[in-house]
Amino acid sequence: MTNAVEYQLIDDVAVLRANNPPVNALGQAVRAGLLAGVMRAEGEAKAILIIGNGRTFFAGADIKEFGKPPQEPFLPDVCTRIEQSTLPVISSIHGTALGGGLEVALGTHYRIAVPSAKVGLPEVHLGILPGAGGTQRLPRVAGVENTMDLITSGGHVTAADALAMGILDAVEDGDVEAIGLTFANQILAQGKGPRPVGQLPRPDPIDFDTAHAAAMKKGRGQIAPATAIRAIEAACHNDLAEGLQRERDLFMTLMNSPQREGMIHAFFNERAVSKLPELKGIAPRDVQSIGVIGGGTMGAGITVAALLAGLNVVMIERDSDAVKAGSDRVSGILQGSVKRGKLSQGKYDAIMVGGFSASDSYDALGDVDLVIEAAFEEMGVKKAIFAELDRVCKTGAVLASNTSYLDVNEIAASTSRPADVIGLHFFSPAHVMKLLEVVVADQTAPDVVATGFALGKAMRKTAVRSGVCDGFIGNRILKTYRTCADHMVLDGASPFEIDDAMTAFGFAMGPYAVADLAGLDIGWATRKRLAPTRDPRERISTYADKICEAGHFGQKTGKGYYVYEKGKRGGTPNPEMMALIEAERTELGITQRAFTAEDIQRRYMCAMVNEAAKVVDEGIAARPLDVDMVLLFGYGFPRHWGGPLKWADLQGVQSILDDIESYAKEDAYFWECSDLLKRLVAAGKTFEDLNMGETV
Ligand code: T1G
Repeated sequence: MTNAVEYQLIDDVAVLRANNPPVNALGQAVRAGLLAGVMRAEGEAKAILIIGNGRTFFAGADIKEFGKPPQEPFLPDVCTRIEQSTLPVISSIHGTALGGGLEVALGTHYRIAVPSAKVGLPEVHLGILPGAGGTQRLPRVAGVENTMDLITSGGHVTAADALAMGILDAVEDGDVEAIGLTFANQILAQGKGPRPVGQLPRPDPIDFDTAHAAAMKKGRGQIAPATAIRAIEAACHNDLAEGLQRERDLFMTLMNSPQREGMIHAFFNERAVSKLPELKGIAPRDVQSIGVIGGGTMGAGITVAALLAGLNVVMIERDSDAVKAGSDRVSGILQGSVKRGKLSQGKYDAIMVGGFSASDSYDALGDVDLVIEAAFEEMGVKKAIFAELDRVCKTGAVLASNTSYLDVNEIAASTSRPADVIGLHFFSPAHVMKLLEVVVADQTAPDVVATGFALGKAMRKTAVRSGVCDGFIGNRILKTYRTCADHMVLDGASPFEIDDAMTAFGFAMGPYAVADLAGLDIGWATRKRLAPTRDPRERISTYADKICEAGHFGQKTGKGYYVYEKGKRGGTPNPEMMALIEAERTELGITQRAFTAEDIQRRYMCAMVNEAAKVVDEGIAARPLDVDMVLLFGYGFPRHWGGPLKWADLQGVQSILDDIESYAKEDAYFWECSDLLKRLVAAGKTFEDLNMGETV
């Protein structure tokens, strides 16, 4: 059994090396090892050096221990014991010093790092705050402003910036242990002793009430950043021990909040969702070059994402004008990145000269390893394109469609190689949005699925497996909760009340503001497409069609649910829309009723959960966590709830079932309850149990 913390005396310096791959998380054994090492060193050394073996310093507390009974020694006590050591203690940092990792470093007396190192206190991304002294010690070395930025943003800062902030004492290139030993021996040679951060003067206070209010507003329901501000405030008004107690109390408040559960669910499943058991041992096909059919918004975004992933791209468009327009879109997006300093001019030139080409001839695709079709959403167009791809592409090339709802099985069946066909559904703008739905058709070969996920990883996407149905996972669920919103509008709520309620719930935008952003003509086309097969029991509204018939498609036409003025952010409610809605209510003889924000949120979420449960029950989504990650990374679902099915577990699935059954008394067709939800309640199980492999 390897030691979680190795101990070696090198001349006068006791070196403690953390040994807990992959990221030296500060689990119980590491904490105990640090304590034991410090005490042993105090008996035989003149200084202590703490480093991490492997790729990084401590990346924080062990998140896998959260929610379990806490085990001694507790991290705050370890940091304080290090600080109280009779010997000078030095941290030498490489990789990342995050959360509890930076707090250990702040517990030591001196900090040095290699230039590539990063430090941060990202606890708010887990729904908590730094709970091992970070809110008390950091402001004593870096001041309140820097501390506020670091903790409320949860961002990572470079070694150079950390040095400038006073967090680090030195930045030195070289082997992390070697620079640490040199620094420790310099400390000894200079006769310097321990330098407890906790004894540095209290930082000067700021207007914490204003900062707290601003953080609550910005949080849209997420409470960790604002709570952390109260902890930092304590550092200005208390000595270290009192401040640490205040920090601990606030930390435990957040640790016991459902938001912590939601955000840790997101943390682990963001990493787990692309690891499919069925792909274990399946090697993806090699992809160095891809073809993209279509240079419109989606085609250009997909091209840029591929180019930035280091792939060569051949873009195909119908004629030379369209080829030019598509190429200009690609260079425009990349030039934007150069202007924002996200891409160097040199890299831009290399991409545009060596990586990107465009043509109006499919023959240019003869050698590519994979093709993504991003053309007009019409089955005839898709089949014509795939027939061409079938003709020109080499054996073994993967043929993918970016369709957002069409039947991938039908597209595959139109080729002689259905096993090589897959859906790769990107979200607009494709070079920005993290979500990628990997749509697996009935005949898609396992190594083609593996190739889809490997491409997603190369493009730094969160790739989620989806089966084939109208709208796959995301758009299918969207249609349901949007319909629920439209029903509430018919019954008396205004679209603007619904948007306000859902932004208060945590969404960046409500459904009607999103519709205006995406373009009302998209929903209109979908309604027209589905009208012939609509079930007569389905309750429909026509106000949205009427506003489209009047030529109003939202932001792109300056009017939709909202009215948009040039140069002004956001829109103001469109009175014409309200007139259309009231006229429709009168026409349908509907007596308007009031909806509270809570009513709206509850119905909206129950509709989302109900459809999501059906998507899981049908196997379109393999696990509830897949649905959660789709909504988080493609539909702006608030991360602090972890996703709709995590939210349902946090509410209690029984209560969701009860509400759906009560809503069904108003509209049995729309609120037909998911059988999976009923089975979960009957078995006393949760969606998380299904994620853990249980069945009902
Ligand atoms: N605890 C447990 N496991 C962790 C972990 C952690 N802190 N960090 C990473 N892992 C796992 C991760 O799940 C994955 O596992 C593997 O390590 C590689 O991670 C008191 C209470 C360090 C920047 O929030 O941001 O300290 O999927 O795929 O892209 O104040 O991991 O392979 O099974 O992400 O190179 C604060 C969280 C904790 C940092 C590396 N710390 N980690 O990124 O690899 S709270 C954090 C990261 C705290 C104290 C409080 C990143 C990374 P698997 P990876 P990466």
